[in-house]
Amino acid sequence: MPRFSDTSLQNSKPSVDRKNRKKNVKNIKRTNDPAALEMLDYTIENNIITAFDRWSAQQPQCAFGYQGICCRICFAGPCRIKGLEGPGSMGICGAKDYTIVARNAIRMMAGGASAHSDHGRELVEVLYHMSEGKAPDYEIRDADKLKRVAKKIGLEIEGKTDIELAKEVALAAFEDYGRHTSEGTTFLKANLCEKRIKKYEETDTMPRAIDREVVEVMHRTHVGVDADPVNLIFGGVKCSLADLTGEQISTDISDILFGTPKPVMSEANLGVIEPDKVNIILHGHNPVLSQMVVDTARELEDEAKAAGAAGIQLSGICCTGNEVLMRNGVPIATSYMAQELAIATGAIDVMCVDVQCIMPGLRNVCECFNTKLVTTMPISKIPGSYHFSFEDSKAKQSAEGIIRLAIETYKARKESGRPVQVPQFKNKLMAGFSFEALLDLFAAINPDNPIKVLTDAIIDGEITGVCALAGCNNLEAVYEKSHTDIIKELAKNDVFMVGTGCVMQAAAKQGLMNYEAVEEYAGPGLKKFIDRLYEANKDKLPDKLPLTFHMGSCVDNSRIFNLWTAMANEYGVDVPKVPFVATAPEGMSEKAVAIGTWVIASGIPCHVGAMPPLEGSNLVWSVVTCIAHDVFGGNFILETDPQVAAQKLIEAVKYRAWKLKIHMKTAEEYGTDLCQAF
Ligand code: NFS
Ligand code: SF4
Repeated sequence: MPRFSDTSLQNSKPSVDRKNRKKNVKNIKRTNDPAALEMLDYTIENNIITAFDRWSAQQPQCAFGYQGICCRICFAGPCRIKGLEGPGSMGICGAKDYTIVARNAIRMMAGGASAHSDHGRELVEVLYHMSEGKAPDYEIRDADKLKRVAKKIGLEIEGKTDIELAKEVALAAFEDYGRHTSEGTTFLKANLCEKRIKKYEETDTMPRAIDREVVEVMHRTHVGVDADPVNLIFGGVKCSLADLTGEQISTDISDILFGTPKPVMSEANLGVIEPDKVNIILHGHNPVLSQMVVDTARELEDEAKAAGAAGIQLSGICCTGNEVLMRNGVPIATSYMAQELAIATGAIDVMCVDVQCIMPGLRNVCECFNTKLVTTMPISKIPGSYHFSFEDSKAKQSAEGIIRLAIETYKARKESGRPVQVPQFKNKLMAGFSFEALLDLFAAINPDNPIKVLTDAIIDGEITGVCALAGCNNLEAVYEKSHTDIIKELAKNDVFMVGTGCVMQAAAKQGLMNYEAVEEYAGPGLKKFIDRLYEANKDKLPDKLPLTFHMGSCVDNSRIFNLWTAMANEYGVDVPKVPFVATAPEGMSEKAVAIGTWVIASGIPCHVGAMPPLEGSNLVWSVVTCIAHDVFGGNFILETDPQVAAQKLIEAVKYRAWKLKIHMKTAEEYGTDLCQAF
């Protein structure tokens, strides 16, 4: 039966009322990951405090903060919205619930945009320094990508050396951080479809420069500036599109410097830790150091062996882990929420961190086990840890220092004879699906127009549509259970899944990123599609294709943005017409708020499974769940129950596919152009 409306929009309230979302503080076995469960038992027995215990200690969490109606923007406050009427319904300055909720939300977007974009800036600096001969340990590993990026952003490539071009690309990227004119950021505009450019210009949401939009959000949310919630949210949208610019820069330049990912096999979960090897975990986000450690570890393997180890075992956590998995097949140890549990195995010699999503709580656990916690970035230090200041002029030297420290620690660990507790759970995975790698798979079927393989599969009804899986872990939900529940439900309904970030680490750890998962969970159409892709690419693939396609770290959501833009261009429509949805089942960070916002501003419905602090204002709630849809074509679906969420996502993607098919059929029948007004 055809559907006539998108039901995900009709009921924008979550299926479970907040008052009934009581949290069971006694049940801290809040995960369906068997390795994390085993470690949780072990940490409880041994009195090691982790995020799971601290979560319990924090209950019940403050309801004002939870709903976003606590304001600490000036120190006349903190102010809380205490009721619907009277003086207590406003802050001291007269700010209403909607102003406070909107201000808090867009400050989160500015935080996220800063994190992603500063990560991008580090990469631009490395590229620039390399082009000046000041970062001798780096090189251009993908010259083709360099040329593609240069061309896309409008640079003349003829007659220039790679180094000259690298410098020009770096300068163009720098300009996106600090341009003083208002034509829009280059790296964003070069990747948008025409209709989205027009939309952002019309709604005054085209970012001028990354730093400027972040500053503007901080300014307009200062006490006594912007009080209009809609105006505030549009400012947040502009800032989140600056975030997307920073993500696109990060991805493009990482690929130029370190190579564009291709399909690669690996493994995930704590079982990848090998107690007889020197174990180094790479944790954080920025590949400038982690990639250097990966390259250097190969060279120092003999030193590790001379110290009595069977070799060096690297593994990753969070997005730096995703970066080195995608490019080098480095296995995944675990995801954000279980980072301390990895240390509690007692088998980690060095935990090497850079920036973002690194729990300060790591320090205490490291102390229990004699694991060396190594910080590497000047802006990200933890009291009591080792600091190897990372500079791109002597990157290799830093990497060597870190690895040698790990070898020393390994020797001490073996001499101490301390027992280790490594859960024997791990799963096989295939990752490495950059946008280019996906197109490459499609090109084996349709070399002239690769993306048509995907767009046709939707029109022919082989697959229902595409869903992007993204985001973090949040103990608001059972750790990783929402991820796995939603993935299984979407698979059953023939939805093709791509993804990034910690959700993909959950998929990998729990066996949902290999062909066995296709056999077990994929609906007949999705299985046929994945098999068809494999058949056409058999000769060049290391194994059969997986159920979920890992596109990288969270900045690599830009790859997903490139994917839906290519689909929109192929269909000849704007992005809101493309059968594409997104979900962050356990969103947590400010970065996730920024990403979610540009996803809906792109015209994509985006589910979030952990409640963001928006419930305190019905007005803001309706703007992000409904009005955003009228303006941008995308909206948030805020729903904590994974089964209900999966159904809403399926409805939304089916509705889009159905509508597109009807219009395409009609246009074909009457020999007209596709109507754009649907
Ligand atoms: Ni994304 Fe990746 Fe994970 Fe969340 Fe943190 S690591 S950048 S923010 S927790 S997915
Ligand atoms: Fe209170 Fe207004 Fe200050 Fe916020 S800005 S803390 S609502 S007085």
